[in-house]
Amino acid sequence: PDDDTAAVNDDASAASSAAAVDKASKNYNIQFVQGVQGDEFYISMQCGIEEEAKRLGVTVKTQGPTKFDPTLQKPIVDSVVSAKPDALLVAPTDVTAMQTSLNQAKAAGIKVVLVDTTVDDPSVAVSAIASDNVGGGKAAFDAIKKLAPQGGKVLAMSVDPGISTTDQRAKGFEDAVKADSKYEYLGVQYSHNDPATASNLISAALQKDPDIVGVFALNLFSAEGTATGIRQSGKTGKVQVIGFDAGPNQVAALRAGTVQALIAQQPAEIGKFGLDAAVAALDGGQVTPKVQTGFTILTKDNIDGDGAKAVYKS
Ligand code: T6T
Repeated sequence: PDDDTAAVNDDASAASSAAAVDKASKNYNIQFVQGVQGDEFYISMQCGIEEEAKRLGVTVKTQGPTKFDPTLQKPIVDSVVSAKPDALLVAPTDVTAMQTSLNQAKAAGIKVVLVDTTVDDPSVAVSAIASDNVGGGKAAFDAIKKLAPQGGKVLAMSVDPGISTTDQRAKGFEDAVKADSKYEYLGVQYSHNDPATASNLISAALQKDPDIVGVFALNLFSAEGTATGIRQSGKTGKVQVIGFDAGPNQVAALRAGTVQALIAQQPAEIGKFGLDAAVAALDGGQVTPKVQTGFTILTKDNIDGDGAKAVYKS
């Protein structure tokens, strides 16, 4: 791959062996609990799961909390566990707060598969499928370096502390920034997955530090709000914005020039490999405990070509 479409997949063999599952031995009852409803990343994941469910001949039901919030997700998981499905695919919204519910799922004999996010003790799951989130954070800094080679102040706009994916993205970004003396890391801010909050936080950050050269927005909703805040501050094009994820809004922002690059994950593959792992575990087959999926860097230059395939479904 060339520089702009660097698909990163450190564990390609694991990914392909995870996919090598045939028809299930019976029509298993499987539940998928998203991190939050209405998020194109999880919608695309659901599509990947449903397509694979048809191929394998199993039934999957999907639900999710109305906010990315463990106090709302925990009761959903607890009620799923009490209904005793054969397997549970879940994107836990907090590394600590969701642990007990998943321990209970395992204790009830339910095969747990972590999709996207993880928990403090992932041994509760038969498999964990996720992007290379640390690598994605590093890739975001590489993109800022290309767009603002002179160096300067950079900031990260996250969701909430305690989410494995965004914490790992922030870590990958922070370590890369700190290793380059031309750049100054202004730290991470938390938008609670609310675009309006992200927008306000960015506007305030730009008031305080008008010379910020780049912002890394760590998921769909932080990127949406970051783009708005930068536009409203009259800084479009002056501050480079790298967003994680590629929903329709983010692609529109890329085309409009309020965002300069997007790091597109592969949510449908995460879902597909997650279902394969669940069925393999149920049928006594070989289960790959950890699968890392790739990502694609989207810019204005590739979004109408190959990059278009990486855009999430809404
Ligand atoms: O970035 C994804 C997901 O990987 C993360 O765990 C939470 O936010 C998203 O769903 C995007 O909104």
